[in-house]
Amino acid sequence: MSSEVLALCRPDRLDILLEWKLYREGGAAGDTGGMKEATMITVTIPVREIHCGGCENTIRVALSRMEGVRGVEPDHRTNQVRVSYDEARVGEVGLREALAALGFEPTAA
Ligand SMILES: [Cu+2]
Repeated sequence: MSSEVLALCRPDRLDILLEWKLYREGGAAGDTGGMKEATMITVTIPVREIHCGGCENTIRVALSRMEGVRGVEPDHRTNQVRVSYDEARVGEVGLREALAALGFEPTAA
């Protein structure tokens, strides 16, 4: 049990996300170069488990680095991550993929 907890809290998850993000950017749709008007959306994504405040911090730091993400509020008490983002730059699918890459598997839509 304790080893599972340690696995959930590994800070090197951040590196996994950064590699994942580079991969995604390589295949991303071309940016028009212009300033798109930001359309801010806030979603609450439930995940299987956020173990502790350290996990919250990992999620907060990692998702905050994603383009278009403006606000990240993970809560280990409710196992939910509230994210505010610009839908012209990132989508809920991408956010869910990022959480999964970090080891926080999203649950039901
Ligand atoms: Cu933790």
